[in-house]
Amino acid sequence: MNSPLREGPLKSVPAYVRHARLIAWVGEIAALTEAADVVWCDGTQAEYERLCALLVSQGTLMKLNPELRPNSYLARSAPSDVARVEDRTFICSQRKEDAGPTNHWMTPAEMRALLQTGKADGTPPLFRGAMKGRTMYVVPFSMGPLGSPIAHIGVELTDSPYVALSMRTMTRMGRGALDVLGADGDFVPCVHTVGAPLQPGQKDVSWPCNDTKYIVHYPETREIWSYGSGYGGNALLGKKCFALRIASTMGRHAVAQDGRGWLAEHMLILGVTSPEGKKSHIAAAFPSACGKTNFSMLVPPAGFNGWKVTTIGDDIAWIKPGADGRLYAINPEAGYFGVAPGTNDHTNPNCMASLKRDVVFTNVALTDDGDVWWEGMTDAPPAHLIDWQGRDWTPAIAQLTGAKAAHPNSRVTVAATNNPVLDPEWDNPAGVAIDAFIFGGRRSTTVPLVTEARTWAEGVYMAATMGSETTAAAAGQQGVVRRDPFAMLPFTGYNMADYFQHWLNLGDKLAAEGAKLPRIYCVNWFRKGADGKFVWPGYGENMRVLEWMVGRVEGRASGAENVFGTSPRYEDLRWDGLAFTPEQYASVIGIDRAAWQQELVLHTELFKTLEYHLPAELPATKARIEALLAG
Ligand code: SAT
Ligand code: MN
Repeated sequence: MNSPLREGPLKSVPAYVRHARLIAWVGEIAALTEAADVVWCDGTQAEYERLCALLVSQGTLMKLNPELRPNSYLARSAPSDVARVEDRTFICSQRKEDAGPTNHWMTPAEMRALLQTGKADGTPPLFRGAMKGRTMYVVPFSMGPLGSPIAHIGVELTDSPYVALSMRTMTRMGRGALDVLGADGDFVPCVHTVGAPLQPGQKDVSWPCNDTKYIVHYPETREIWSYGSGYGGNALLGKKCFALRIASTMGRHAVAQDGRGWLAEHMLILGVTSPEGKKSHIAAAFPSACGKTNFSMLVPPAGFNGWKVTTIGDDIAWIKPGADGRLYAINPEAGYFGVAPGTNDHTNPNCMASLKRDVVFTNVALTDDGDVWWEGMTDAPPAHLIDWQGRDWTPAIAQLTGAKAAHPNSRVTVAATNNPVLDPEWDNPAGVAIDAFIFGGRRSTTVPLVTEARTWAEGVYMAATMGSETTAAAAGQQGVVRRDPFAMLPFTGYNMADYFQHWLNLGDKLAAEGAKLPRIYCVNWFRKGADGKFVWPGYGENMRVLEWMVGRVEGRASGAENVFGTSPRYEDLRWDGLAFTPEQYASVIGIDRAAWQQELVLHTELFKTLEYHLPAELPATKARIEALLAG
């Protein structure tokens, strides 16, 4: 097809692209960024292999030993570009109160001047010429099974072939997404540049990026603009930017259309099947790097013969009420971007099996025989490694300098289809009906192993007041407790108080329709003893808690009431195959009155920051808990 639209930077538009608005937008961005050329990604295996070869020739990827790790690669990022940058992440709604106090905010006009159009004082926009000397990849993708009524389409324009490659693993990327889009479908435009233009003749580096970074969302116009980073959630814009920040606002706005709306959540989804063959589906929210991937691939321990856990998703869930009033969830992603350190045959054997081949590893260590290693992969480290920054590493050097062989936020990128326990329903466009929600933080004290909320509203209260010790997934200090409501603090694209209201409203609405709502559980695997060690063994042993929840949902399992809800007594859990004493159990399930009085003060502080639009139900619930605690 020859038209003026397909000249200049658009001469390469494939004939199968029929979407005039998309083509025009690609032309606009190519012109703004002065990209050297434009490549439309089709999502084929041949294209994947071409991108790998290109990245190897540029030094971004290193091919691993094909005998040990077939079809797999290692990438090393710039040492400054290793995690999400929350302080550079912006929600640019028209009104500040719609972004709320937990998000960084700027007006859309101000941000557009900075990024796209230039400032009144003549400062040029950051994106002008940002892709000079680089190829701009057009990456169409579907978040969710192609054509699913819960799925949505995005198109990412990126000057990083590493990002284009990763998007093929992490999403349904390529021609299939364009077919769904047709000639006039809606898509979320995502613009990404590493912010490292090349002058003629300038030699490239293996991981181009910029010290200046902007991760920008315009919730009202549903656009994403990302500048300066090539790493993870900063750059793979389908993930946190679209599937959480933009999608959470889409789900809320949908209330105006259907009276219910939907939810975009930082949740894994798993199936759990009993020996009798009864299957339940559970969605669980934990902050980044708190074991969602491990939990979603859990191997039931000895003593749980016949139980099976299968993975639908490991990080994000899109959840929509169905005609029957039940909540149906899909995993919008198609791959895992999981934390490497700590992953081993004990903590996550199914993940280790997924990583046997076809993996892109980022910022892990390289072994002398061309394979990968990270802290915690084996009990004893190899005698010599090349660390994530390309330097020699030995256990002696580590002892002297504390240098980690793999970066604490080093990652694997692998297709869901590599997972040996992938749930047969994982690609079902209708999703799976959720029976229970779990909310968990990383807390060394105070929060008990598991509690079932009495009501939806009390469950929302528990989730809203969740705290967690920070991890390496975000740049900044690690190990400090911060409130992380619903594990969504860095990912809610609108005012957190309105988000709580959206959850409450949805529960009320479905209950009024007579629907059976999922139960809500609050868990904490991370309580520590006086020796500073975790008391609860975690990992596969979490199956014991899972069995109790499933039993509760089915009305079989019993527990004891406490001020927050219902928790299992020692005798309510099955202990076959695990030596865990009632005393140990008491130390993970116990409620320390004084610690909780302190904790509730922190809840008050949180509610104070979220005062504007805070649902009255939350402080009312708090008052009820306070009274019970005092009683
Ligand atoms: O956002 S990332 O995809 O980089 C990882 C995470 O924080 O879960
Ligand atoms: Mn995550």
